[in-house]
Amino acid sequence: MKTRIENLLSEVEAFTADSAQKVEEFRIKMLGKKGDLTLLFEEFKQVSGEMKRELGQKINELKNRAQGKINELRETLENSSATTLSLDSSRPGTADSMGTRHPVAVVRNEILDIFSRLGFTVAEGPEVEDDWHVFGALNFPPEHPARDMQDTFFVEKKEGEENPILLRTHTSSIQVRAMQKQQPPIRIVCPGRVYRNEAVSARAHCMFHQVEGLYVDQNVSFADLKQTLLYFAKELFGQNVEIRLRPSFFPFTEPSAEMDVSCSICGGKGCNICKGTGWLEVGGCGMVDPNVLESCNIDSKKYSGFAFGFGVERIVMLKYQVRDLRLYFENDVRFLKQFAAAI
Ligand code: 2NL
Repeated sequence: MKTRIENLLSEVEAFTADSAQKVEEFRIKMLGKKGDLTLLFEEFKQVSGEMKRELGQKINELKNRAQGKINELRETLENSSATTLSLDSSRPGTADSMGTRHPVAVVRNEILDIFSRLGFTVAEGPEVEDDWHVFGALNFPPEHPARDMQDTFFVEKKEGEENPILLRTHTSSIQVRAMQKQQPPIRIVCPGRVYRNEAVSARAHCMFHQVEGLYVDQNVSFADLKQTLLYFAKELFGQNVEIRLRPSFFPFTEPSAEMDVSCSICGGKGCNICKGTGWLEVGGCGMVDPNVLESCNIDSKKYSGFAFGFGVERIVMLKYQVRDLRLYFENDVRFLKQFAAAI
C-alpha cells in the first residue's frame, strides 16, 4: 500500500494539462467516487496498529497534493484563456502606415485646382496617339525634327506611313481632340504623361508630366493670356511673385512666349537655383496659330485663343528643390515620405 501511495504521489507531481477537460479527467481519476483515493481510503479501513498512523498521514498528503495540483492547473488555464479571449479597449491601437501622394500628383492637382477656379474644366486623352493629333493638326511642318525617330517613340512606323501611331510628346493632342468635338467657347486644362526619346539623366527623362491649357472664344487676346498666367503664378508661388514673358517660338502658337516667374528662393536677387538671373522658367504659351484652329474646323476669322503648357516635374523641382528627375520615378519610399504633409 505504501508503494502505491508513493507511485500515485509522483504521478500527481508529474501531471500537467493543456485543457480544462484534461484537468477534470484527472480529478475524476484521483478524487472521484471510484477514484484512486476513494479506493485507498476503503482499504485503509482494514489497516490496523502502528501502520495506521503512518499510512493515514501519507494518504492525506496525497489527497492534499492532488487537490492542490488541480486548483493550480485550473487557475493557470483560466488566466491564459482570459488574455486571448478578452479585449482591452484601453490599449493604444497600432496605426496603419498611410501612403503618401506623389509630389508630381500633388503639384498637378494644385495646378488643376487653380485653373478650375477660373472656369477651366479638366480634359484627358490617350497616351498612344497618331501623328496627326500630335503633330499634323498642330502646324508641325512635315520635316520637323520632333517627327524624327530620334525624338519621338513610335509604336509602329512603316515606310511611307502617313499617320503613324506614336506616344504623345505633349498633351496638346487632348486639346486638338476637344476642338474637333466641340465649337468655342472652349476652356480646358489637360494633364497627363508625355514621352520623348531621350537618354535618362538627372536633367532629362523619357517620360514626364505636363499640364496644358486652352481657351478659345471670340476676342480672346494676349492680355487675357497674361492676366490668366499672372493669377496662376500668384496662386501657386505666392502673392508676391512676378512673371515675365520672353518671345519664343512654337509651331502651334503665334506669337509665342516662354514664361518665367521671379525666383522665390532669393526673391529675385539672384542665387544658384536661378543661376543668378532672378528668374525661373516654368513653361511656354502663346496665341493659338490660326492654322491649328482651321485644322480642327474652328473658324479662325471668328475665333481666337490662347494656350499654355507647363512641365509638372519642373515646377516640383522649383517648389521643393528636388534636383534629380530620376527620383520621381524610382518610388523610393524614403523620398516619397518627405511629401507626407502635402495633400
Ligand atoms: C512648354 C510649352 C506650350 C501649348 C503648349 C498648345 C496647344 C494647342 C494649340 C496651341 Cl491645341 N498650343 N499648347 C502652347 C504653347 C506652349 O507648351 O514648354 N510646355 C512644357
